[in-house]
Amino acid sequence: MANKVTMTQFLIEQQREYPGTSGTFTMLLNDIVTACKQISHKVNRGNLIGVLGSAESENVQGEVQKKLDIITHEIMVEALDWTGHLAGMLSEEVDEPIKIPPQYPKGKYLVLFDPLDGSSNIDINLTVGTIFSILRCREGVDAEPEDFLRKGAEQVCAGFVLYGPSTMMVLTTGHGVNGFTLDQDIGEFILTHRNMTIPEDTREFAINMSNQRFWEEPVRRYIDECVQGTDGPRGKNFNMRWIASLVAEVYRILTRGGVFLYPYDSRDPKKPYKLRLLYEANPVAFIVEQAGGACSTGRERMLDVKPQSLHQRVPVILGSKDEVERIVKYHLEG
Ligand code: AFP
Repeated sequence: MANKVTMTQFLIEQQREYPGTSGTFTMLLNDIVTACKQISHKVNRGNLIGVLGSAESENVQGEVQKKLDIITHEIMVEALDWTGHLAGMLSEEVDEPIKIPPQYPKGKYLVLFDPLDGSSNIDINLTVGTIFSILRCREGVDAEPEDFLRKGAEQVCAGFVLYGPSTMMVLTTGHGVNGFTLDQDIGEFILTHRNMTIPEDTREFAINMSNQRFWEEPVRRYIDECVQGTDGPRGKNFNMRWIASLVAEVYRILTRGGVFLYPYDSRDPKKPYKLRLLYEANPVAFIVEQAGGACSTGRERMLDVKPQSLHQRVPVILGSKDEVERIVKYHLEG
């Protein structure tokens, strides 16, 4: 590819558009990129380096951890805690916020992350990812739990990395969405997908159909109408996908449109929702909106949800704008 734009060049050029900025944010993103390259390497080597399989422990969510859940969490923390750019971190894998060790300076940002999203896919050699969200924080302090409890609309940056046939990073800083592909030969992410945009309309949905009997009426109605195809009120046939990895579903939607739902379900009254607000739903909502799509709980714009707790779960409906608006309408009518 002629005139390759590396991620570093892209970030520095973006930074020049805001004279007077210190470059801290660019350095922080570079630190995250470094961590994700290491994760990509581990995921790619798989059983050659013995990283697959269960760790035989549980995380804060009560979910069985894979070895790679723990390894990727540690890679993120070790790449970021010493840099001086952060006041704290929040990871899916630990209960409390991660403090910056006392020997290091504290910075003005917070990073919230799911180090290995879709980890049930790892042992079957399917796509997994890392999701992250960046918030501003009071400078020079040890972040308290309340510092993380901020609406998604306050994010300064969100991104995810997809460890698939290619390793890709998708990023927004609130000025559109860009995609970068890791060139393994030179170890650099190269800008390959400029200004990613989600088509407004779609004929493809993604939902875990095995939960159908536990859904609320508005979701049943929407999916039922899709499944009826040309015989139903939509008058067109739909296709279905389910990859069981949020990053892979969102990447597909960014590329060719579609809608993804992980709605409320009544399987387990103690766990009515699956996805986590602060480091899953919010970052993907920011990306999806910046690409012209929409993301909602069904009753509220995701980025407006006021978080109540660090590992809070929410219903998620995202993708092509027209479809998300239709599903929200069904919820409001119901
Ligand atoms: P894991 O990271 O525990 O595999 O969960 C993945 C996930 O949070 C999200 O990435 C998927 O969209 C969803 O769960 C898959 O859920 P099902 O287990 O219902 O297929």
